[in-house]
Amino acid sequence: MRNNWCLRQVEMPMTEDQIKGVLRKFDKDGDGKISRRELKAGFKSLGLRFACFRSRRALRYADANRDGVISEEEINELARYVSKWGISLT
Ligand SMILES: [Ca+2]
Ligand SMILES: [Ca+2]
Repeated sequence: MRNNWCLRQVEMPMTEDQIKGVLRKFDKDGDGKISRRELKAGFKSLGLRFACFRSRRALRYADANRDGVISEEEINELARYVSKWGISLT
């Protein structure tokens, strides 16, 4: 049995609060809302695969008022959803 994996640095998944901070940076045009385009570009910048698919799923999950963008009130739900992916910063 190989135990090499334990020699590697352990990556801690980001907390919801950390993710929220990351998500806020996705708002490139600074209107305080995250559009699907911004979400997709943001996920890509995190090196996530299936950014297009993920952004669609995440938006559908977090966009409570169905206006197609994630506002400040909805970002908590978005952070909760994204935190389930167990993303860690490298
Ligand atoms: Ca925006
Ligand atoms: Ca919304």
